Amino acid sequence: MQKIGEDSINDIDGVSLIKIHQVLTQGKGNLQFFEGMRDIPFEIKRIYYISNVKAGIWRGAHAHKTLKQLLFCPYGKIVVNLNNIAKEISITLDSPDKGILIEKPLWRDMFWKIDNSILCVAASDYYFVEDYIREYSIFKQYIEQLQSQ
Ligand code: T46
Repeated sequence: MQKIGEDSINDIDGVSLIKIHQVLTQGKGNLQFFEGMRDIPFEIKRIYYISNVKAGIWRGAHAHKTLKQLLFCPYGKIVVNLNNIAKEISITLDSPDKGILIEKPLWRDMFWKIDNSILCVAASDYYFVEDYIREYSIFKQYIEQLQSQ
């Protein structure tokens, strides 16, 4: 899938902003799609989505150790902040053909700008609670340890 440039995104290794394929079905709206191992570099083992969230809500405050993900927002507007301890970037998901591919451990926070915006995630693995880091100080240690190897 085509990478779409926003300069700041290239500042963090393991993040790409991606244009999801979009088919315009004339007069009847649009259809978006992506395929595992073709458009994103992993097999999709799990899909989850977050619904019924009011504007002004923050979620996240964690990182994943190994999980790879494509985040996308088929409806609404959600700001995703990604942090690798050296830098933080902020990406707004405001179009169904926009996706954030995350391939490295990054701390993330998501902010709902519009009521009932939907955040969808295509993930490379099943749900494992051990894959989460939910304390920033531990995330920092984890990244420093990875960098020293
Ligand atoms: C992420 C961001 C973008 C499950 O039981 N199974 C699942 O597959 C998932 C994803 C979550 N859960 C449980 C774990 C918690 O008890 O659902 C509850 C809410 O999860 P959490 O507080 O982690 O939700 P968010 O919105 O902070 O984070 C979620 C994902 O967990 C995470 O992988 O990257 O969305």
